[in-house]
Amino acid sequence: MTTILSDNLRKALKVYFIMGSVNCRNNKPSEILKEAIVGGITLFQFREKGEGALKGVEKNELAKELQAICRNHQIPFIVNDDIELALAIDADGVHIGQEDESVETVRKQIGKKILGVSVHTIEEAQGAIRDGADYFGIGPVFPTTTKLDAKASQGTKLIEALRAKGYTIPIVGIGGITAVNAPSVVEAGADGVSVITAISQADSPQSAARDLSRIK
Ligand code: IFP
Ligand code: MG
Repeated sequence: MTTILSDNLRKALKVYFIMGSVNCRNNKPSEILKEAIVGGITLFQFREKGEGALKGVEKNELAKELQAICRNHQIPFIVNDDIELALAIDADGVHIGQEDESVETVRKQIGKKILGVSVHTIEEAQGAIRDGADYFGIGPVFPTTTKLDAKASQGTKLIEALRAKGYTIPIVGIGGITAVNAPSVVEAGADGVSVITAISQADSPQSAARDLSRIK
């Protein structure tokens, strides 16, 4: 693990790519990740979830393979939900939702690793900051086909509200984001955008990542 400071984290959130084997249409997550890195992604989250997701040893092996690719290119590697896996492979951080283990508990488990938390309200945001979150994932900003959560799209209003209240914590918008609508998310106050489909399902993951990385 490499420790990352708040300002570096802010920069790393600029183009945050999330993927698991389920999201890849060619079934070659490592190829898609490599292309995305060449295209300019700045952070990666391994999210092995949904129908057909790998489990156990296979999940662990894929995580290690993708982590090695990230390491070779100095891209921090975040694990979604699975604290045990993150600790076992010494990932750079974890991302959790409100339905997962509490922020406080996870912070104790992972020490200085990066801790990302999905928040949907000001109250959740306040609690997550108090309990040790390093960054927020806020969404779905736009309608999404990946079932990141069950909620209807929220636009950028929570991002704007948090910035208006003076919160400086790094924030990434997520949900239905493309190179076309990404600027509005950054204009609302996000430090970056997070995508799954826009890159993993693109005809060229490399061009898709490049288009996103050109935003501001
Ligand atoms: N946000 C994020 C992130 N990741 C998730 N897995 C999620 C919401 C549900 F982009 F990292 F902030
Ligand atoms: Mg979760």
